[in-house]
Amino acid sequence: MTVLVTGGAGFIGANFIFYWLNAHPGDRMVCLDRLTYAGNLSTLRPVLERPEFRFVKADICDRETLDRLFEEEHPEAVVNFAAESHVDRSIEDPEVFLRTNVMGTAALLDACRKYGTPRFHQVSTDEVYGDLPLDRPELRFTETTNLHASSPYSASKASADLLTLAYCRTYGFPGTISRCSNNYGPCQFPEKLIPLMIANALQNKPLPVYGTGKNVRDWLYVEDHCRAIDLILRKGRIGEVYNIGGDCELENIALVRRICRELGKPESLITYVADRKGHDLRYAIDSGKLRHELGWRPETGFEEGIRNTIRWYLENRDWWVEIISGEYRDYYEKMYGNR
Ligand code: NAD
Ligand code: TDX
Repeated sequence: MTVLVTGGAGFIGANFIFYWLNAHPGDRMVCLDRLTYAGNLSTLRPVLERPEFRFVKADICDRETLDRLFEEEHPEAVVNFAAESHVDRSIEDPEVFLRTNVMGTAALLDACRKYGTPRFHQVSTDEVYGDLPLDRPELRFTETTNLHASSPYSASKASADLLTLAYCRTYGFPGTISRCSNNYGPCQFPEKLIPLMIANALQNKPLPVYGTGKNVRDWLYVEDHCRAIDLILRKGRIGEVYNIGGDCELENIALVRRICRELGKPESLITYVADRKGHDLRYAIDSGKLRHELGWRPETGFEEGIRNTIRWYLENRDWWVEIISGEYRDYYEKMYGNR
């Protein structure tokens, strides 16, 4: 079968392409990506020359290009990873989040409808549920938790979810949605917490922890996420939402300390900086539906996952050094210079 992956030059999309080509030999994969600051063609180097892989540089909002591509490739499944994905950037400049995350998803939904694509999967986030209090550890997000987005990013992702569900209901559209917790693993852009802390620590630079450092995230190893999407795409029920969580809640400060320990760096590098505006306190995912319906569970414990991740950044220094020496340097200065 032919699978169209959008946003495949980014962190999770690239890992999904590697995962799928390995798990489903013989399938064709087409990756459409605009190559924004977060997209990196060098990430896809291991598969670029493979005959069953095609890369197309394009914008998911560009309906003409989508038409051409769907006419050429007739994908049997579309998985939409393409998004502006960084909360801090959405607080600075929301507009592009609405354009890509909402209008771009709408363009993909319309292309799938027009060409009768048998399956569409929207990759969403636990952030659409808002946050949980720190003093109620028994609470977790389920698929029926109300949408309560806090940031322009999460509001744009919630909008895309609602649109996808509306297409399912109105047109009998064959869509599914997954909402996952924070991913980590190889190839993550170093603006996100884990790779930022690894890269800074390796350069003996300050490790900027927002606010008190007590905010909690639920960490999911990226390969476990890819396996969950695979299952949902093949066996999930149309029109349904599935939560995907790592069952691994950690305070940010504990995580940063852990990275220091793994790298043999002193905790004195940790610097508390001004908090993120509207900073969500805690995310925790209940993945019971995915477990019971499709038999999924996270297989990579944090111990193993963080070591794999750190090893990848140590072995692929060129990958991230190139990123942090480009446009990213201005971003870093703007976001952290006077914080
Ligand atoms: P990322 O920022 O690393 O990658 C996004 C990719 O999308 C990049 O390659 C970028 O070039 C591409 N892109 C952006 N705008 C585009 C456009 N208009 N047209 C075509 N391509 C475009 O993001 P990620 O961390 O890999 O996240 C992938 C998806 O998973 C996103 O939808 C995100 O909302 C969701 N998600 C991520 C996490 C996480 O922890 N990283 C958690 C939950 C959900
Ligand atoms: O320098 C930092 N210091 C810091 O304390 C950064 C970049 C982050 N943080 C904190 C903020 C969060 O509490 O660490 C936590 C994680 O931050 P991010 O890596 O920016 O992730 P988050 O905001 O939780 O969102 C992520 O998970 C859900 C992804 O970026 C989203 O795309 C996804 O939807």
